[in-house]
Amino acid sequence: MKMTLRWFPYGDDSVTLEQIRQIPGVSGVASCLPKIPVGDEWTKDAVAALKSIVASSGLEMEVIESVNIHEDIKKGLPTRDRYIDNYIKTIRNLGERGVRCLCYNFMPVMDWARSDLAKPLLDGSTVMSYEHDAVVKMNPESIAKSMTGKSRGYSLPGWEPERLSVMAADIEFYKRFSQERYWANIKYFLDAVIPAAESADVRMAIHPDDPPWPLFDLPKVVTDAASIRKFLALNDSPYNGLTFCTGSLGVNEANDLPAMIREFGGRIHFAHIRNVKKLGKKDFDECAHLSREGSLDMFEIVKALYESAFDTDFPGYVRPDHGRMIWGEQARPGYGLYDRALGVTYIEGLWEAFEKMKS
Ligand SMILES: [Mn+2]
Repeated sequence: MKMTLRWFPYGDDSVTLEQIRQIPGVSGVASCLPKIPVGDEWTKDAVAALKSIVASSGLEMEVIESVNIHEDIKKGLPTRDRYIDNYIKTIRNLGERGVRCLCYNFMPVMDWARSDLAKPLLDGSTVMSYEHDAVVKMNPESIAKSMTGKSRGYSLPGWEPERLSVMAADIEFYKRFSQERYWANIKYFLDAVIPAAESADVRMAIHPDDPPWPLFDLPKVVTDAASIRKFLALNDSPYNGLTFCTGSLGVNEANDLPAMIREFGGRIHFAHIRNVKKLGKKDFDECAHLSREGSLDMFEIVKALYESAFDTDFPGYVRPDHGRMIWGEQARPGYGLYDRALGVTYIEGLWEAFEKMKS
């Protein structure tokens, strides 16, 4: 297992690489280049510049999160081949600079959604929260407005301005779209990029849909064990793998996370480990990482990762996910330093216990 932390470069993050380096157990960052327009190639120079910034702080850059997929690929438009070509070039450029794992998602239009990015808890901390009825009552523009308005000035990955301007039209477009056609477009993408990922030695790791249920009648991809099975069968290569996000998958009550980890272990290349507190069938708060703070059994989840093929022939990258905002920190929602650092230490503690119990 290799512990990382998500980090946004070029002044778009309140957390510094120097701070990350001081968290015990963290070997690298999962970073990105969000200023490059979606669909463009990440050039060798751009990747090299990012890598040298990360490396100069003594950290590794073996994980990229995310290289977003152009909407024309998801829609299956004739223009998709040009964007897929750029994606392949990006994969090669990342591989040449030592990137081993690429996290991405295939969600149409919206990347993720919350009804509140800073819900106060009784202890004075704030968390991101999702209330289904509140979200469906809004339209995409008002969700976007409420989310970007509370982002403390930081860019929200997946809510880039160029996406927002076409969101309503895209939602209309997908209303005429069958779920099967969407899956065919995923397969077309995978069959084109996976051979490039194999030769560049970069494992592709799709992130589950967040939340894992339909919103605004948009197609859904990775939400449960059945859809993961279907996704992995589209292309059998081990380079076609998963980012196992416990928070995203964990709010779907039907998902038995330890059982899913045991089933898909060898295809899980990256794990986002966070807890959620379920407040209703489709309502939840994000919460501190400890099992007792939320609804997920983090001991069983980390144990399943430890016991699965997760890190046998691959490093098995891990990161804590969205934490609370605590101790007065002002940071990008979900990506403060303090609570994620506590999450790292907790996950490392569980991992050490499993290692020592085995020997
Ligand atoms: Mn995640």
